[in-house]
Amino acid sequence: MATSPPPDIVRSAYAELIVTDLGASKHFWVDRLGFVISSEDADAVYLRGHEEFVHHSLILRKGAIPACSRFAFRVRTPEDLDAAALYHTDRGCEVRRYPAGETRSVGPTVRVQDPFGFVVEYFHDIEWIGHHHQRYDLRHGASINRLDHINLVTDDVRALYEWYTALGFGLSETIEDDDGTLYATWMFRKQTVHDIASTQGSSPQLHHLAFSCPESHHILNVADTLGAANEYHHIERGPGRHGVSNAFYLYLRDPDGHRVEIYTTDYFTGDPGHQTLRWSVNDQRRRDFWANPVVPRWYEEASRVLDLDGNVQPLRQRKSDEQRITVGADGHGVTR
Ligand code: XXG
Ligand code: FE2
Repeated sequence: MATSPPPDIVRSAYAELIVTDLGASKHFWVDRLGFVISSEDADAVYLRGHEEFVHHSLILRKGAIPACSRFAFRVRTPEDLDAAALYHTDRGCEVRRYPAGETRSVGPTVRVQDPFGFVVEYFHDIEWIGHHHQRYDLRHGASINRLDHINLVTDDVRALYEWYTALGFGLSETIEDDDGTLYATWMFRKQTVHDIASTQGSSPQLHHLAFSCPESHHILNVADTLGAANEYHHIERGPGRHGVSNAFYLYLRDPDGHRVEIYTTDYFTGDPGHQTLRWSVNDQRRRDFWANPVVPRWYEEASRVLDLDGNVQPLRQRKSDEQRITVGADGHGVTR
């Protein structure tokens, strides 16, 4: 059994989405949502929120097929990169190392393909951009502040939970049933509800990226603006209050169908001994605290992911048919 210790992960830090039309994507992410452009070229746009003092939390790269090519964790020290490489090699994962600059404005990286099919990038150094949080003159849309979390679709929620807790993540909340089946989990390294979450489904897929904004009225402003501009087709679910996490939320689909959640005001999980909050899959408030129904496509659709060579990963079908569960159930069992 492999005994190498995990790297010290600070937080989820960025992700790269493949988009088919950079102009349309910039309109959505920058004009409507309020991201800041750090840099751009013919192939990619590097975005950040107002409270991100480093170069980017989102890379939009032009490509033929919409997908997520990777997501990244920041590690505490340069030595943690070696730890990340050894940890994954010891556990049978393919590992590749890249020099500084392979990812723009980022130092050396370690890229791995995890057992679930996700490409994860580890890095320590990233270009410091500077304080930007008080540029109220530039804030608009949802006044995006930071990447909050990354939600993955997996056909084995328990195995993914065990993998991430072994990597040192805390478990903040779950959705489960009386038999101990896990339907979804929320796990953290930074001191909030999550950096990584999982949703049950055909995998590997990216369910959504979530970015935090200061207050719920910023979320309402995006919904109002999309309505006023006749761009309401981007709105998928919400606005609402989550049961899990207690955050105020809105899910949108970008021009390529990538799902983004605008998320605000969850709670602190940093006390030692913080206890997991376990929701019954039959509790109608778990996904929306006001028990508003979840649209089926929120459960059914997600972004494909690429492998280390940039190929679209095949899908493994989900193991259990959640649609047969009629009450609650992650999926679709909203009864009112
Ligand atoms: O961030 C989240 C979510 O994973 O997107 C979903 C917090 C809560 C929920 S849920 O729909 O379960 O309330
Ligand atoms: Fe989320």
